[in-house]
Amino acid sequence: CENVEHYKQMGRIDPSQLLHRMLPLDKKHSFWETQPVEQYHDRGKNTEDEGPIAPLRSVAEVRTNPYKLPKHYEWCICDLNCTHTMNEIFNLLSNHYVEDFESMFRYNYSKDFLQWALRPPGYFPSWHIGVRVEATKRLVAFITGIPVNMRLHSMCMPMAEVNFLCIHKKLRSKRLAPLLIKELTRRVHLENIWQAIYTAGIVLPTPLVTCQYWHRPLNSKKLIKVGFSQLGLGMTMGRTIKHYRLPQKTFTPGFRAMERRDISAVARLLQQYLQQFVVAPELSEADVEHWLVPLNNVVNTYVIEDVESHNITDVCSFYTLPSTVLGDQRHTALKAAYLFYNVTTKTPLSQLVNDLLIVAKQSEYDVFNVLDIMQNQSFLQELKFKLGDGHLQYYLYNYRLKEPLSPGDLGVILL
Ligand code: MYA
Repeated sequence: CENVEHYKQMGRIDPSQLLHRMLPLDKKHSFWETQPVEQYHDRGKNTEDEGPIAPLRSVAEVRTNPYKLPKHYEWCICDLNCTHTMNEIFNLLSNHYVEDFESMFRYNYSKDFLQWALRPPGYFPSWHIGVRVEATKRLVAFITGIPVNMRLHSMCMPMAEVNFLCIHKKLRSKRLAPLLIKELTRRVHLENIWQAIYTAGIVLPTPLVTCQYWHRPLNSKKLIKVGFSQLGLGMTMGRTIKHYRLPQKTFTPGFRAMERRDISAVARLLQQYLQQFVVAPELSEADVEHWLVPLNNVVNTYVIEDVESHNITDVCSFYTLPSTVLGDQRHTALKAAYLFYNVTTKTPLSQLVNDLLIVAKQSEYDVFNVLDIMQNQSFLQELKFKLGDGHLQYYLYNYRLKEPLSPGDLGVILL
């Protein structure tokens, strides 16, 4: 409750002021200061127009040869259809990708998940970039982009969604990241695409919005044992387990897993629903088929089918992203569900999400995570989510929005 109160108070502050207060204004960014992104000192000035930051260029002006890597390293395109390459990517990420601040947990994306995340309709294999040691061919760094049609206010534009930037721990702090980013940017430009969207846990010039994760314990005992959660003040383990207990069965009549025959109905609902957000993807039927048709241990989507008319009235979904518990012998994996896209036209959102909690609990997930974007703030307290300590910033590359945004203005989820 304290968390929620604190959060509500934060919500009352003008988001531009809140973000401005959090910016490390005196920090030097020798790379990011050279890039077409909003700089810290521009924030809140409102002197510039909304739109692209860099002057318009043509594909013919884009350099045709890759950036030069340090001696002994070479670029490669990672073929996600190749089992051997998938193993290499999986090994790099599972050992070197994002950890929490105290290095207790590390994301452990499955191979199926990575193939899903990186091969949406129209993907460019050349945007799956690796760096190898020339002599041994060992994969030591990775960055990816996927194409997306993004709407910002009423402007729709093709963009790259950038993700999975990772450098082997032994090669950190050698300024390799800016090279990876510039090489990806070059390849995106070659496709006549000039904007990108990305998220990061760290603060760089300059967040579009800062969001927070909220966590709903499903397996409190395990979460407390591995140090993900602590027992609340005056709580015993027994009382905690009881507090988070969920019903055995979902509540909403007509709740069932999405099937391929639902694609058109789900696409129509989602396209309509996402209109209300300032930043949201424009999803085609092919996109909805790719992103929402259930895939075992990757994405779960449910629809509400009206019992009389058989119309689909609501949609809800989550994706699966386990984390490795570092330095724990008994529990090596934390199975986490992350709330994905939802649409409500008839069922209250809190009831839909509660049904998701129930199915996730039945499938032995340990925790259910949500970001405070879209309309998610509306159910956090009622469904017993707890405020996490990590922040996630959303960024745009080569695009400036005039007005500051709040998490609730975002209708896009990056994996
Ligand atoms: S977010 C996930 C990022 N990955 C991890 O956190 C995994 C664990 N960490 C690592 O592998 C490394 O620490 C990384 C940095 C690779 C993150 N986004 O090489 P360096 C800047 C952007 O010496 P290293 C995700 O995947 C840093 O501020 N920049 O550093 C989205 C500094 O620049 P400056 C970052 O620690 C990625 C410079 O790099 C990030 O060895 C979106 C230092 O380089 C970060 N997360 O490696 C990428 N972390 O001096 C941008 C550090 O200026 C896409 N830095 O402060 C932009 C759009 C591109 C396409 C455009 C198309 C039009």
